[in-house]
Amino acid sequence: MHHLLKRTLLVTGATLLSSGMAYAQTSKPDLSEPPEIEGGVVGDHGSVTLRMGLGLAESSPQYISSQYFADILDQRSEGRISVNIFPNSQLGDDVQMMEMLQTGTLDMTYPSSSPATGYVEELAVFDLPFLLPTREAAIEAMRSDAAQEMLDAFDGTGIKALAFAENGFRQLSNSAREVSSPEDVAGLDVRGLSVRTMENPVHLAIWQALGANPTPMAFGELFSAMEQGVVDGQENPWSTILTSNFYEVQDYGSETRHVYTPFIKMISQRTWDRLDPEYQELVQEAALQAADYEIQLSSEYDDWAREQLEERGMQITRLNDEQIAAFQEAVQPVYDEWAPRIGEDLVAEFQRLAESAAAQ
Ligand code: KDG
Repeated sequence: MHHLLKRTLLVTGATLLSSGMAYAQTSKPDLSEPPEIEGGVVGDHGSVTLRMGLGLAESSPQYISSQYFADILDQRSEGRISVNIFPNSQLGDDVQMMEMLQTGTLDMTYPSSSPATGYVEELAVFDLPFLLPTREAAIEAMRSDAAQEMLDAFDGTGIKALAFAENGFRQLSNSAREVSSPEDVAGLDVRGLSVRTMENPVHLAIWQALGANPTPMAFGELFSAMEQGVVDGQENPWSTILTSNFYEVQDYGSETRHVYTPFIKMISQRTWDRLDPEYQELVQEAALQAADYEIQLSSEYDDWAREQLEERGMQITRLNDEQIAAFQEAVQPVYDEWAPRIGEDLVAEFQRLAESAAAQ
């Protein structure tokens, strides 16, 4: 039995610990066990060690599902393929790690799609605000032919993109004030919030449209930037705000759900080309299986993480439909500027996918 099946996930403070580490009491969230590993053992094509760099912490769905990915490879290669995972941006941020994949100095990484728009512009469709309003819509989009074409379009960049997974619905947090309207972001009598964004022009445009003072910054620098007051706030899924301990330096959260960001599982093209075709097939299959598991984990984490944040003293403002509509209206200029650049057909296709998910 591989270690994930044996694992009991326990929570202490903000830290979700796995077996082999110190343990404490609470047993939430009830995370799904990873699916049984199916499929036969592949042939012996030598030993391979893959180094994988992640931005997020050990307690994140990103890390937990990466361990599952490692377990699949380990089991189906009888230990010949191993994956060493380096979390917490210790090898670099998303942009740096993608560059390391290109040069072959890192084998795998798992960034948000947003900083990857430098490689494949169409990915920016995922950054359009409020385009994918539900997880069902997002899954429909991530599993669409259009999304597969985006993965295929990495061909020639030095990066092979294997699968979409979930980063999640992004929520605003800040240390200055309660936010329930674009006016609160812009601050009519006071200055607009300074908000860290991912390194992505659509995100910059969103926060400009809302009257904030946006600052693109690598994820690894974010905690200390907030701690030192270099920025007032940031936006990320509740799970990240919890597992990266942002609540320690952010008193206010607002459930804006303004963008759904996917993750993309990536491998260096150089590493890929060195793998035997049977190993390649296994890596591709494992990436898809781990992506499905990660989406499942993320959905389980979302509401639970919000509750945990409230328990830790963060003031979280839920927004009603009218309040969300005010944000939607304020970011309309982002569509005017970006939909023609991303491609009106692609935007329309994503709108259609979202509608078809809603109709199911
Ligand atoms: O590994 C992924 C993280 O580095 C990053 O993508 C998280 O959403 C994120 C952010 O805000 O940078």
